[in-house]
Amino acid sequence: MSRHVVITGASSGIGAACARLFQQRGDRLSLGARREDRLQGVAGEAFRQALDVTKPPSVARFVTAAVAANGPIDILINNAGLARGIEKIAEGTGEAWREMIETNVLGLLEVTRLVLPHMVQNKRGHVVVIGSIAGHKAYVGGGVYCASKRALQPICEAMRMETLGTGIRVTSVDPGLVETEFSLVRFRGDQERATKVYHDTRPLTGDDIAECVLFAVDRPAHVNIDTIVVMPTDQASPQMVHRGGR
Ligand code: NDP
Ligand code: 8X3
Repeated sequence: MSRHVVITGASSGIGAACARLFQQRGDRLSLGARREDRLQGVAGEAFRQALDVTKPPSVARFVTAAVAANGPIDILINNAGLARGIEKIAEGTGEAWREMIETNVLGLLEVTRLVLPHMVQNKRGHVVVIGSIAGHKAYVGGGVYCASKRALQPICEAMRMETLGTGIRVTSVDPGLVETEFSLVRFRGDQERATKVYHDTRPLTGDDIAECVLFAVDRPAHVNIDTIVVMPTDQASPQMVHRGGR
């Protein structure tokens, strides 16, 4: 049966890969991101609208329009997120910290707050959160990004408690290194620096993560996958990556 799948941050990387995979499955898609032009190239038939998760009026417009276009939301993939910079705490800037917290934590909460009551009312729905290995292990220069991803763990736990008995499911998919535009954004457009992150190793792809999301949401209704932590075989911790082949 076709499901209504809402994906935030669908203009590239993991979000776009989820859109492609769910579309192949025949689901109805609502896709949001700030770069509307980039959304146009993702998946075929889909509802698309500009969305900035850090701006509550933009979130409200997006959720209302998505429901009007595709009906009640079955699956919310909270994927929009970013890291900005790799500065140590003593060298960081409030601007970058705020951008990460406002996008990764407050933005996710804003979208979820508008979607969850409908799911509870319909007694069905699946909230998927794209966390990160960074939420499990901190690293030098990643303090605030790691904190923003760690924050998603109690948010998911509380949501499971608060929706207990309603049939709602909450899953966190927490990847290690995935080759997307993530590093280009982190390094503020410095392509050379971004490319080095993935050099001579085999990172995950957005498609690998989309498969994990699909696995979680395709389980029978009585099964809730709590957390999937997925790493490249060549990565043992955020800053321990094997390079150079075997
Ligand atoms: P990309 O940079 O390729 O994609 C990030 C997406 O988030 C884009 O579609 C971007 O769209 C969107 N986005 C960013 N800010 C906002 C905003 N304010 N409002 C709406 N959309 C926004 O990176 P990834 O695909 O890798 O990142 C997706 C998620 O995966 C993030 O939450 C990231 O933290 C997480 N993650 C990534 C890992 C990696 O190694 N790549 C590993 C673990 C987790 P636009 O700019 O058009 O708004
Ligand atoms: C992105 C993974 O290890 O670069 O969330 O922080 S990492």
